[in-house]
Amino acid sequence: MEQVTIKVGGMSCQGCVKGVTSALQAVAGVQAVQVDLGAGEARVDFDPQHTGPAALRQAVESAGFDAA
Ligand SMILES: [Cu+2]
Repeated sequence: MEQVTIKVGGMSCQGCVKGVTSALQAVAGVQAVQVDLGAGEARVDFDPQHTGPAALRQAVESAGFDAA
């Protein structure tokens, strides 16, 4: 298992947190997601055999947020 912290831009409320969380949880290989609204970050535990930071950022962007 690996962990990555993604900077997420554009979150303004708990609804955004839910959107980012579910977008990340929908990615195959993701084990755990913790989104911090104040810090503007998402911490993701994932199986590197199935996904990686680029795909996770892509999922965040597909949900309508900025990822870095
Ligand atoms: Cu919101």
